[in-house]
Formats: sequence, C-alpha cells, structure tokens
Amino acid sequence: MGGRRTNLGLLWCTMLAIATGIGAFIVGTESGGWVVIAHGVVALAIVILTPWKTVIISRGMGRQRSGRALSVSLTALVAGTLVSGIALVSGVIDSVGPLTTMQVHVGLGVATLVATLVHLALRPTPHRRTDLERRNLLRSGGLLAGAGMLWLAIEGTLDMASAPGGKRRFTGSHEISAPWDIPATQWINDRVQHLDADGHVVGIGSNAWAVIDLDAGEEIEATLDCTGGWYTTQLWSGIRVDRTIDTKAGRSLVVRSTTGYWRRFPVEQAASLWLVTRVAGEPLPDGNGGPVRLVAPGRRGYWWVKWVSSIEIDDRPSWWQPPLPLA
Ligand SMILES: Nc1nc2c(c(=O)[nH]1)N[C@H]1C(S)=C(S)[C@@H](COP(=O)(O)O)O[C@H]1N2
Ligand SMILES: [Mo]
Repeated sequence: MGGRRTNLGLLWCTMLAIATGIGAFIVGTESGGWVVIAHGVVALAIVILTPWKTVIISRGMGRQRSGRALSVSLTALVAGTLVSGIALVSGVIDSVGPLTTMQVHVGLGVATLVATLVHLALRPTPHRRTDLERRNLLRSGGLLAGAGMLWLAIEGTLDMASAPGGKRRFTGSHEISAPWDIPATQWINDRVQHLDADGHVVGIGSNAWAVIDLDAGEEIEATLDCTGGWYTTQLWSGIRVDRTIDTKAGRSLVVRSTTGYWRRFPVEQAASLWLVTRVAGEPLPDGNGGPVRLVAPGRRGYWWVKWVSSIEIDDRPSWWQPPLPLA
C-alpha cells in the first residue's frame, strides 16, 4: 500500500476513533451499542495499518526531517491509547497508579487528537480526487472488513475463555454485582458529601421535601453504567419524580446537587426518573449520593445526580446544557 494512502487511512481511522469514543460515553440504550462496536473496529483498523506505517516512519527517520519528535510522540500516543483500550476490554487492569485505566485511555486519546492536528498542520496529507475512486473505496471496505473480523475473533476468544472481558455490557462496561461494592464515583472534581438525612430537604418547585417523604417505597430495578467502565444493576427505592412536580409547569427540569453539579431532562421524562433514598433496601451510603440521588434508567451514570438539593422546572429546552458535565 502506498504511503499516502496509509497516512490517509490512519487519519480517517483516528478521527473516527475519536468521534466514536465520545459517542461511547453518551450511549445509554442498547440501540446505540453499535457506536461502541465501531470504536473497537476502527481501533483494530489502526492496528492493521501499523506495519505499513512502520515502513513510512523508518523511511522518514532516514531523511532527518523536522518534526521528528512529534512523529515519535504521536506514534507513542497512538500505541498507548491502543494498549490502554485493550486493557479496558480485557478488564484485567483497573488502574495505573492514581489513575483509572479509563482516565489513562481518555487522556491519551485527547493527546492523540492534539498531536494529530499539529502533525497535519506541519505535514498536510491533501486528499486527491482519485481518493474516491472505486478501488480505493474497495480498499477502505477491505480494511474495515478485516478489522471487523479481528473484532469478532477477539470478542469470541474473550467469551470462550470466560475472561472478565467476555461479559461486558453493550457499552463495554464490566459488571459489579454487590451493592456494597459500588464505587463512589465523581465525574471530575466533586467531593463526597456527608449530609444529615434528618435535616436534609429537597426543594422541588415551591415545596420542600423531607427525606422520609421521598422514602416512599417505589421500587425500580435499573442499571448504573459509569463511563469509567463498570455497571451495576440494583433495586433502588424512593419516589417517581412526576409525583413530586407539576409536569405542566415548563419544558424541562433541572436536577441539582448540593455540590452544584446538575443535569437537565425533558419534563415528559419525569415519569421515568426516580429520586431514591435506598439501594437494595438499605439507606444510600454517602458515597453513592445519600440521603437522596437521582436514578435515570437508560442513561449513563453522569445523569444520576447524587446528593440532590433541588429540582426546578423552566421553559428552556432540555438540550440547553453541555452534552457532558463540566465539573
Ligand atoms: N453530584 C454529583 N453527582 C454525580 C456525580 C458527581 O460527580 N457529582 N458523578 C456522576 C457519575 S459520573 C456517576 S457514574 C455516578 C456514580 O454513582 P456512584 O458514586 O454511586 O457509583 O454518579 C453521578 N452523579
Ligand atoms: Mo461516571
């Protein structure tokens, strides 16, 4: 394969890997599971292109061009991102020093994006009209088909070997089964709150709800699936949100935490959100949002606001928020 074609293939795969990687954080329902699969397949396409790229790199090294340090770092970043991705899939390595494997993977992925953009600015690989010719499209299709087959082989092997990575959810997350094993996970920099269950009130519209009133025994089995790479299915109990608010008072509702963390939901979904005070029959531990947290079935963990302080309804559209939390 020609050098230019390999470079273009790598560029496209890197861009697709970044787009599907962001997508994999947003996916909450099974119908979006293809995004996570696509992320794996484009990653494997990068692996397949490696031998050709190695040839290009070794030629470049001989020529002593500028930007060599950048090329070397870019190669190292891509390799690190791939290796940490494989570690996530296999489920054998949870953390690297103080960082979780997912933090390492995302950090390296973002660094790869930055390095790719700089690399492109220094050594542009312009597209040509012939890139869209039939045989090049066939080559791309062949590459993706090969990557797809590799993906199937890896998943099949993990499954047969009953490796931890064999029973991942469609999001790629690994299971945690016991309620007491659920980690206390913050999105970025929140601190675990230690609230007094007897004194805590949740302001909902113009009403103040005491925790014992929210502890109404309405049960919901739902799966908390953190983008950190784990999930847990539990029986939560509390009260359905539509019983606490006037669903005609606006278009969307904002669930806010005592920490300032918040997420906005369409008001029509109030009947599929719960304010819960218990998990598996026991009061929620502080780390898991006690005395009251949100349960948002079908949405990833970052929607499950912990230490809820208020729910407000207004007329803004529900998409009026950063797609992922900023704190
Ligand atoms: N107030 C607040 N709520 C939060 C978060 C946070 O950082 N602050 N993190 C969210 C994320 S990313 C996840 S995965 C779940 C984790 O819930 P857990 O700590 O019970 O595992 O809480 C969500 N609720
Ligand atoms: Mo999370």
